[in-house]
Amino acid sequence: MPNSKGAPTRAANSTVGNGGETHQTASTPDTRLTTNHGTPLSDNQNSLKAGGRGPTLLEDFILREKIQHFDHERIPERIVHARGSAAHGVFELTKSLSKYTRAKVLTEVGEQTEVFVRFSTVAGGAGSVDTPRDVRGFATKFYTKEGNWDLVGNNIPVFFIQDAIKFPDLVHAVKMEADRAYPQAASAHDTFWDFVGLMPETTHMIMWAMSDRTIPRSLRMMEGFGVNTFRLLNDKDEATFVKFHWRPKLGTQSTCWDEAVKIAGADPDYHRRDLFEAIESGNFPEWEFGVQLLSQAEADALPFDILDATKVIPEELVPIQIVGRMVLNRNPDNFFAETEQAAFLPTNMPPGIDVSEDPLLQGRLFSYQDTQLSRLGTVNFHQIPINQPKGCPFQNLQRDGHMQMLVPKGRANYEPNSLAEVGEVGGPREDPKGGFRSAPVAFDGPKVRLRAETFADHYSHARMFFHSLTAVEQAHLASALVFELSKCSFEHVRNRVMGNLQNVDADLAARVANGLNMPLPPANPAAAPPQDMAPSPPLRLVGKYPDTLMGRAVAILVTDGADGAIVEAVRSAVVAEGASVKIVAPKVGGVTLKGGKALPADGQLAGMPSVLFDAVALVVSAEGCAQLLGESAATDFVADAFVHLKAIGHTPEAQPLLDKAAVQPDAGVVDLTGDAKSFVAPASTRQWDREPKVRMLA
Ligand code: HDD
Repeated sequence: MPNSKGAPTRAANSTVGNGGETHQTASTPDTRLTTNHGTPLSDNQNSLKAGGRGPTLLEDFILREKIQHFDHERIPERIVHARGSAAHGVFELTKSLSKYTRAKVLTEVGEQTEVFVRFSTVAGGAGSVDTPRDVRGFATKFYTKEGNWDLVGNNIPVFFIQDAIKFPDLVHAVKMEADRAYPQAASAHDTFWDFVGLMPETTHMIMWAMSDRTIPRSLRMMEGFGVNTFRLLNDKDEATFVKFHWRPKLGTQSTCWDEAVKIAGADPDYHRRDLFEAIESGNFPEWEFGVQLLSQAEADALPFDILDATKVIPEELVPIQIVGRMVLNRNPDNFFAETEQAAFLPTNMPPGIDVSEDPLLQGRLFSYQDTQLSRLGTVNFHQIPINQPKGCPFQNLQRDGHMQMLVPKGRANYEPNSLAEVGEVGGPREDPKGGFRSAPVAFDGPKVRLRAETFADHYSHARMFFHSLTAVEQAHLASALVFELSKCSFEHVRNRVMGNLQNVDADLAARVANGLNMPLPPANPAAAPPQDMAPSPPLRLVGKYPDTLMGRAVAILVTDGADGAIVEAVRSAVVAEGASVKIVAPKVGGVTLKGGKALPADGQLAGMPSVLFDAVALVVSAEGCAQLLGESAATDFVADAFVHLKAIGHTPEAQPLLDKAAVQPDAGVVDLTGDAKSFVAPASTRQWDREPKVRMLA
């Protein structure tokens, strides 16, 4: 019926909207839109109304279903590690550990096991940026033939606290402050450092958290660690302690702090995009998988407790054996269905892998299973495709519950039963030989709430870590502490942290005090006096892996009139080393090169700042350069590349821009007119020698 304002302008059953929009229609059952219950839709543009301009009818079940589903699209984000990016891949065992374990995933050399890996930041919400200073989660789900194995680790081998009972306090302290709900994704605030100062056991982890490890360049360039000590169990149930390690084939690389901050604005999805694009382009990230193995006697001989997750086992004491490799080769098809719904559980272990008594791990054994109930809403979350075992069947007598997807047959929902004797389905049974068995560890003693004496030393490992770093990394660490403590408003909070630092290294504490321009407080009382341990060079980043351009990104900034031969020479030189190249131009339509050829651009200057690249080349004409001098994005592009210690290749015509950006000549500033290959070596690393010229470090 037409209403008082006039007749509807279109027929109620038309699939064309009023505004002249074009809509694609379907006529076959396999391509047409339906409701959730299969009713085909004739119109997805208009709700059902009482007349063309009248109110929408409650009768419109199609509208209601669509809106209701939308209203409930979100599920609670993870309480920690909410922001994450993931990929599918394969794990391949290269060396058998059959002497130590009966887990097939670690004994069958050459066996390919499907994996799903989710990387994450810890503190920020699901929509937060990718590059805050934060620990990164590195969680791997191996779909083994004997059930899922979830190695839920981080990119740092130790943890803040020793006992799971402190985890809620730690997380409350680091997350947004309770009354003001800021800062998001940042540890640089009072409540975090208040907790840290009062909990000396956090000191070792704080050294790592303030190191360049927490501002990684790429998820593909991070080491990973299982953190907790686990056990391997062989056929005879003999136990060996094990620590798990991931080593990136691309080596490690970090950003500068100032760079990380600017990336957060330039591309909040920097890491997510980097991982996705690398896999999409066939540059599959790869890691070596390593183990540190030690017997009970070897563990007992160490001067620290391997059940204490705030301690690292230096490689010099127990070498890392490489036993496998992992390649990530497929992006998720759907972020929500896979990355968001993935439930990692430290309790997921195949027979032959077992936990230790690490009190942090013991608490984790409850928490992850439990949290899925509020996140995924049902005890049947293991039936969601990403969480289902893929390498083997899963079957038991657990039944029903919300969102039960399985349709078990027969009457046998209890065990023992004798139904098979009368020809009915009897159901699955336990397997004493092949099934999961716990390490037969003997315990005796009274129930107590205490921290073992062997957990009392909170400083020796922090000291060892600091002394293992290069001078560059030490300066970054000290500067990060200054930055974070400068963001705290309470003087007593800063003082208490500095008192802890005094126990780590007097020079470090003095540098931080100097950076804050505060008097250095005395050392806080230590539960156990710190010991000097031998430095462990593999704990450092700088110089640990060979310099490389593999997997890195290079920007070539071009203008009209640029020399196309130089552009191509730079491009082929860096691509030959495994880097990708993006052409950046003042306008996204590209430039006209000297000689008249058009060069399309991958991005416009303002949207592709140099912080998004590992090295930059400025291939500009004299006129083009003159125009860039009036564009602050161009000056920032060059100045940032310089202060972020990146190689800058340039044509001589770029000199005025280099001057305006205050670029001083050094080994990383390369004239490209000779051999463009001379750009490769400086582009494969950061120019650490330049740093004192561009920033005051603590
Ligand atoms: Fe945890 C998530 C790593 C201690 C409780 N944790 C979570 C994730 C990673 C870690 C990588 C994200 C997994 C994913 O991508 O979905 N957590 C660690 C490491 C720890 C650690 C390396 C120290 C060795 N965690 C820890 C403790 C507790 C938790 C002590 C609680 C007692 N962690 C959780 C959680 C989360 C979680 C609340 C949030 C979402 C989830 O589990 O599934 O249960």
